[in-house]
Amino acid sequence: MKRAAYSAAARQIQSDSRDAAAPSRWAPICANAPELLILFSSFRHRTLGRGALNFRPRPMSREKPGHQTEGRKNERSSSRLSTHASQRSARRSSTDFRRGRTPVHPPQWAARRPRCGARSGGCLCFLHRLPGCSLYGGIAIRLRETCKMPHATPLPVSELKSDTNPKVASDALVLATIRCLAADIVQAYKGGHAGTPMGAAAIGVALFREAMRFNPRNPLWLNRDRFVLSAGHACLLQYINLMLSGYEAWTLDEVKRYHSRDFKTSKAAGHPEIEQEAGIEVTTGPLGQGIANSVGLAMAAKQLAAQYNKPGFDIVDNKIWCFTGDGCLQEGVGQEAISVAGHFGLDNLILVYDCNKITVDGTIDNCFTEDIPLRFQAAGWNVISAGRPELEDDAAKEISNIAAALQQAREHTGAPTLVIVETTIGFGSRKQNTGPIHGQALGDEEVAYVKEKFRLDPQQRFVVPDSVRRSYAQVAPRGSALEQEWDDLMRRYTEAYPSEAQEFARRVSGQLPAGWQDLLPSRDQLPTAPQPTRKSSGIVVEALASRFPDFVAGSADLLESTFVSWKGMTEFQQPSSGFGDYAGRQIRYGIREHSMAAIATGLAAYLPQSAQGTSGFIPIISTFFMFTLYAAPALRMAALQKLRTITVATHDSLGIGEDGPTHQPIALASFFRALPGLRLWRPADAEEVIAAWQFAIEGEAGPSVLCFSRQAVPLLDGSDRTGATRGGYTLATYPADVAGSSPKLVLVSTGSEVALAVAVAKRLAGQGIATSVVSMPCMEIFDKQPLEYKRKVLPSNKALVVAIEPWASFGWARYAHASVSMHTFGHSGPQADLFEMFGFGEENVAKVVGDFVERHASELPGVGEFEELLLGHVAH
Ligand SMILES: Cc1ncc(C[n+]2csc(CCOP(=O)(O)OP(=O)(O)O)c2C)c(N)n1
Ligand SMILES: [Mg+2]
Repeated sequence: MKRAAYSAAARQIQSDSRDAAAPSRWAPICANAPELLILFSSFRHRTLGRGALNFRPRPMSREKPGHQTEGRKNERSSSRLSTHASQRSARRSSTDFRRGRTPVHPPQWAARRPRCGARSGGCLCFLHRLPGCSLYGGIAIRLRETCKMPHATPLPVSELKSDTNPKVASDALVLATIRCLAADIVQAYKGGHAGTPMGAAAIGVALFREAMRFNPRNPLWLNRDRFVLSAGHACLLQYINLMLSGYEAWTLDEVKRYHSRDFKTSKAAGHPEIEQEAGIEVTTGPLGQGIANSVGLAMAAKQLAAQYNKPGFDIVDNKIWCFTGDGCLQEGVGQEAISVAGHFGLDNLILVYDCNKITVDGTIDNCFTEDIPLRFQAAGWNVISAGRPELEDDAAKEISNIAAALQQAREHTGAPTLVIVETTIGFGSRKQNTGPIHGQALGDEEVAYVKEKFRLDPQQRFVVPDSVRRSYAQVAPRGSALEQEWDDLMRRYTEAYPSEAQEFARRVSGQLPAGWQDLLPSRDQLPTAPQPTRKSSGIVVEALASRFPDFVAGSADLLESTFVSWKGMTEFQQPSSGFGDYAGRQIRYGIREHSMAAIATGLAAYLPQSAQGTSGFIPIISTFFMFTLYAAPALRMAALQKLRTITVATHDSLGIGEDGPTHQPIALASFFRALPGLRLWRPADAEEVIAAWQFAIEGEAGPSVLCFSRQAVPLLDGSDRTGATRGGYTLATYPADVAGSSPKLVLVSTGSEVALAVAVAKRLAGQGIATSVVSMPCMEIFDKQPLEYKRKVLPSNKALVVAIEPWASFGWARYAHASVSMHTFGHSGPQADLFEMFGFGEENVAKVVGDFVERHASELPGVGEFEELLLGHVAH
């Protein structure tokens, strides 16, 4: 019967679709079939012009939960079909939307292309913001029964609602508790972010209580779903849900330490900081990066699944859930990552968009008006709308609507899924839907108002009723059961595939593959002819990455230049693409440096770190050194998290030549050297390249940036990998007979300029200045050497020390009395000529250093007298 009504309505609408007056005739049809939601778009660019059928804007309900009257419910359903024929009403609708009060479509989100059975099945359906609601040529229609689009079909309420058991809180109380607890904590310490936990409370419940598979009793269970809070400021939502889910680490007292004076050993940081044993997978805070981290986690899971799963043995089949706000979607890194995930078809990735259309400065309508669903669709994503569930005025339905969308997302294959949930930031407060509610305490009076509104006692703070905890009671047993099932699967897998299981276990343990060191060439196996250090690096990549699945390499479109490829490699790609498969370990990141580095962080975070800080994924990324500037925010986050990623940064100086100053780094190394926990290496030759790689792979945990030359450098007499792994060492002394006694001058240098330092030292020695050459490929490691060693290498109280490096001098005052360095941008030209032009010719360096030695023949310079010897050098 209904089906007939639907079909009649759909036929009518289709036949009327060019008739501007037609929509007024549709209301009666719709009234006869209330489930058939027909909307008429009022937007100018739609085929039919302005609208007839539309939602009537409705202010947010101020009613207490459970207090909705029958009359009110009826009013709501009829309002959905009420007719607004005039242009004025259309405009009002869109204004009302800006105030966040209505479910009316903002013009910028009018869908522009069909997504489902629009052309075939008679269902005029595009994805749109309402569950299963779509626009077609100005008509929006929801027709569940014939539509093939993934609609968020609400789960039966009984599955979620617990009203039948008086010991278990109603969902209204669960949401009220989360909202008021967030408001209380932020108010108590007058700082933090309560607005988003309040607005997205139902998303949190739907994720943690309903959708995600994890085991609070063993947070490190390998096949757990991963959750990344890209909108890190909303961490109270995560902390509260971890607590309710039963994580041992998250007591109420622990959650209350958020923003408190009791912070030193607190887990409740102002933004989540990696603590996987407490349910925090990665550190977030800089908006947008979390999306890229979750893409990395999803790629890691896909790759492991492709490498180790066998028919009937899906030992890796978890999902990666990422929570994003408006901000992460505005960030470039977010969009880069979205594009990557869509290209690779990462269907184990689900991005949940808390669409409250508010950021710190208020409405996003003044700066962010693009069509989000369309943008994701264009990138190859599946998009599901959970609508604005809070309009249900029924907490259980609010949660179940979202949970249903999440479930559909979980089931979708072939593409990552975006779930859009419209929310109101600060829900329940009179300050809701404003900028200030994002990051300011509500004020005592307002907190009391919110509690009264949700029928909680305004006199009590930090209340978490046992009944609310009980509503999460099934989470831990469910997680334990899932883990047990998986353990059983692993047992059977180990019997059936012992060698795969063994390797899988090794990778999970974080142990490096046995014998990897032996595959590195010894000094006498290295090429003796001069070659670029980037090419020497390629020898290491070839030796290791070609053999061990731990290595996952990639480039931001400069693979030919960065030598992170190997013979016979397979690309990480969707198998259907024809370019590779998911077991492939060469990642085409495209020209997306920022997300490349953040994705690498996600890859590194997927498997547990061993006590030595090694893990079963060793992500190698690469680009020109200059463009690591684009990746710097993510490398910084990797350093903060002590996650091991290796960045191959080639073309590291003026030596890049004709590409010019745009490509010639000057100041970048100063930033990386100043960054705690990141090691910047600049090896002088092939021998030191080996040392850099060794340290990057098994040295202290954290990221390394390996800077390599484009131009050829000789294998230097005296270069030594053992010395290099101390960060700096004496490579040679001229004349040779002063070795052991104190030279007059020490030239300390890095990378391709160590060869220059050797040449200059020989010249100066010829002029009677006994000179030793120190290669310092990694300052950060040299700093950690014992004082005695440092004094021996750099006897700066007995000899003059001059640094030679074609980067800014910043930082060298720590090791030297003077420097031969860059103080301007570079220039476009042949590389050898450029070094001459900027004063790095052998003759000029010998002269300026010789003059410096002469000027200080009787006295060493003191602190604060550091000199840049090329300052004033006429470059051009
Ligand atoms: C890269 C970056 N820029 C700026 C900020 C500061 N900041 C924190 S939250 C925020 C607004 C985020 O808005 P949205 O994602 O919509 O979150 P909501 O306010 O809705 O919770 C800003 C600008 C940041 N954390 N990261
Ligand atoms: Mg927002």
